[in-house]
Amino acid sequence: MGLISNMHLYDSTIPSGNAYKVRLLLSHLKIPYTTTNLNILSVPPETRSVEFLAMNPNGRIPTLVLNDGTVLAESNAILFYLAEGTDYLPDDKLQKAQALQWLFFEQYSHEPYVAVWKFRTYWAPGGFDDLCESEVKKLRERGQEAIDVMETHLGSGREWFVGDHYSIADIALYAYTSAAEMIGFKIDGSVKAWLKRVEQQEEWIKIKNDPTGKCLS
Ligand SMILES: N[C@@H](CCC(=O)N[C@@H](CS)C(=O)NCC(=O)O)C(=O)O
Repeated sequence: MGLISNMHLYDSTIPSGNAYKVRLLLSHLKIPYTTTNLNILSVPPETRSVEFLAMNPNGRIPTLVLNDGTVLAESNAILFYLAEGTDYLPDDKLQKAQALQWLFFEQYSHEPYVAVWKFRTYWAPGGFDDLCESEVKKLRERGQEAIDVMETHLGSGREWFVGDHYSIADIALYAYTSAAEMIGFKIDGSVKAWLKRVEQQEEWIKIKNDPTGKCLS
């Protein structure tokens, strides 16, 4: 029998919502893994070292090395891979596509605004200083719009984003939405109740603490 090593997750020292998604699902699935935390605030970031770029040419965490050494990048692709065949991804063809719909929504309409707002609020040197007023306004408006889309979806009597089960669609959206109120976005009742439901799931874990002490999550 060949030696099977644990999966290895490249994460960051500061709390990353994208890495948190992966850690949360690994926790739900009770999959053991090892971690390397990279400093993404150094200049250049440790994600841009020759060694790391050889593994993930896009130079970003999360990056997961699977048991056989295969490297998988992009948080939502990692969620999709890990969830296949488990309760966290529906078998039904349409519901699987609906899960993908929310994963793509998160990456195109939510994360580029809410996650970027969080990063600039706590960690980016200079914060928002290099953006003009209209760019800051756009970040804010688009982030709020994405959260409002979530409120509309859940507000029509749904408990979860896809079907009637907690899935990777919820995990992907939870990561940054859970920090959104803290950074000034408005969270209405249905999203608030959904955040609480996620937090009641078995093996739910908190996002890691911020070693810089700037982010209070
Ligand atoms: N679309 C990617 C985004 C990953 C991403 O932006 N990662 C950030 C941390 S949250 C990073 O690695 N930044 C370091 C850098 O860009 O060098 C995903 O979902 O995994």
